[in-house]
Amino acid sequence: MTLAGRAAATGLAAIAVGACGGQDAVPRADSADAGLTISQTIAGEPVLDDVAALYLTIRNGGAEEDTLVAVQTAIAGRAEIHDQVRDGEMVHMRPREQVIVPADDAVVFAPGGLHVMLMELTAPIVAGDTLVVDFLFARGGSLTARVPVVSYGDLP
Ligand SMILES: [Cu+2]
Repeated sequence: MTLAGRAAATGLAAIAVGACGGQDAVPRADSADAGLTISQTIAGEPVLDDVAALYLTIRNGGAEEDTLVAVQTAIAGRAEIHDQVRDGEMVHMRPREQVIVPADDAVVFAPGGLHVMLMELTAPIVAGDTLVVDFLFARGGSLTARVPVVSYGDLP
């Protein structure tokens, strides 16, 4: 079977996961003016549960702050913004409704802190995949990022 045939046979989720390319975001026309860029994208292959954590850097080169209000991807039924808070020996994850990206500044999502939690996965996520993920901003519209998946131990 050809590659195209296989993609068609396995459905949309496989296309979203299997697409290969650079890991930097490709801004859409409607967001170019806002000066938002997404870089340093990476996701960890799920270890135990049916969830995956995703990390990135959002840079706002514009003169006004913007706000990340939602994350969407075909690979997950839900994508939530989480923060990780240490309380003595315990580590808690706390959902965040939104994340402000100040003007001429950047917000880093990294292990131990902010992350995007992909839940209700629609297909398995394995190291080597590239996820296609949309980030919605209050002012800047949406940015689509390609997110490479690495094994959990290879996360920074
Ligand atoms: Cu989380």
